[in-house]
Amino acid sequence: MQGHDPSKMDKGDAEKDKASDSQKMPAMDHSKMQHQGDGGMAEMAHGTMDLSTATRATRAQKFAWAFLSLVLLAAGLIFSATVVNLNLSARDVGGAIMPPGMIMLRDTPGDAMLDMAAVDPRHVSYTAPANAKGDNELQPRTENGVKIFELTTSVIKWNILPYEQVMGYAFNQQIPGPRIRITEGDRIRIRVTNNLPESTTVHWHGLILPNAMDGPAEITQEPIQPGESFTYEFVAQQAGTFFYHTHDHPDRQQALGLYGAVIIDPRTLQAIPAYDLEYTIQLQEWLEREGYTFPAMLMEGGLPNFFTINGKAYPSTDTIHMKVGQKIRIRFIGSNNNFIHPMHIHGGPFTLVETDGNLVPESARIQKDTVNVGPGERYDVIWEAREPGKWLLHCHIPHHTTNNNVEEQGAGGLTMILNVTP
Ligand SMILES: [Cu+2]
Repeated sequence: MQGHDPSKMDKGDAEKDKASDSQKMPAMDHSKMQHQGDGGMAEMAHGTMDLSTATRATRAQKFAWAFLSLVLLAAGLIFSATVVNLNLSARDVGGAIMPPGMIMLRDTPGDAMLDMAAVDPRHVSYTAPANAKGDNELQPRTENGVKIFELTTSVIKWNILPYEQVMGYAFNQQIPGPRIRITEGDRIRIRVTNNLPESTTVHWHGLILPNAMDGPAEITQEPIQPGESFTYEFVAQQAGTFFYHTHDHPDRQQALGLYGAVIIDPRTLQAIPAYDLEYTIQLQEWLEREGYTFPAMLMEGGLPNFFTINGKAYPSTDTIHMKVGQKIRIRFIGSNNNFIHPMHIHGGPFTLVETDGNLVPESARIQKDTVNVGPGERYDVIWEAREPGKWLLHCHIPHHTTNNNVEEQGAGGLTMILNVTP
């Protein structure tokens, strides 16, 4: 109500408005006005306004109005409750920025929203140089024959393309996390310090180890709270291609970058075809919109628009240089969280030599040119450079070879080039 209504004034207001009132009504006695009731209103200097009819409302009429107001208020609340979730408060989801297109109904819990919410830019503690690469080999220190590694999680800004920066969860400020390369039989100790805004753990995917070292949060260990550390220790009993990743809300944390390779070299020579080079490929999907990074997932609103090999989208992915006749061992790691990628190499078939860290017996070594790398899987293949030229290695779901649905320099996303010279 814009107009001045003296009947609604409390004492404080009466004091405040005294100056303006006294200009309009110099002779008016405010203390009287408070007690005069409506009868006095008619005498006030409000021109021709006559409020006297308001005084004639019966008790029943007043009750009817009050009752109607209450019914309308209740109806408004009930209607709102059928459309939106009135159980959520700022304490549950305060500050969360949701992906455009996420379906949020009245049965969507606050935890679901936090799980899919954007990385909070206020939590970024490091910006990696635009040309920084992930998967750098982590150097251990050795104490009493134990190889000791340090892993630290934090929120970083990371370039997947020169012009495209994401906010990710990272081990040791890189995506993928650093490579742990050890030898079969090594005893290793890995101290994990958590600098994320939420708890985390680390799972050693595919490894034979004591259950307490396996990593699933709330199942084999208490989650590592922000600012805290946990030490894993075990003996590498296998050889092959493995990886580590978060096992606390992995649908959010792994989708934001918390994974890295574990390569275990055999103690003795393996019965594996010879090769000249090797390259490890870790896959990931990203959802980046309007400067916010959301964990990509198979949920409405969570579908990815960028795709990376070792933290970079083509054309920023590595190019592998080879000579005709050379052979390369490619270790595909299914660090991708939600999506299957049929990884294909042009220029002739490859031989499948290891699956999920297990050597394929010679009699079972099939040749293929495309292998479905599902979440958690590993495939080691050996490809021979038969002809000179630029041979593509890429996912065969064409959307996954675009950057936000755009092709650049012939491709995008999960694409790299094997450049073979004579
Ligand atoms: Cu794909």
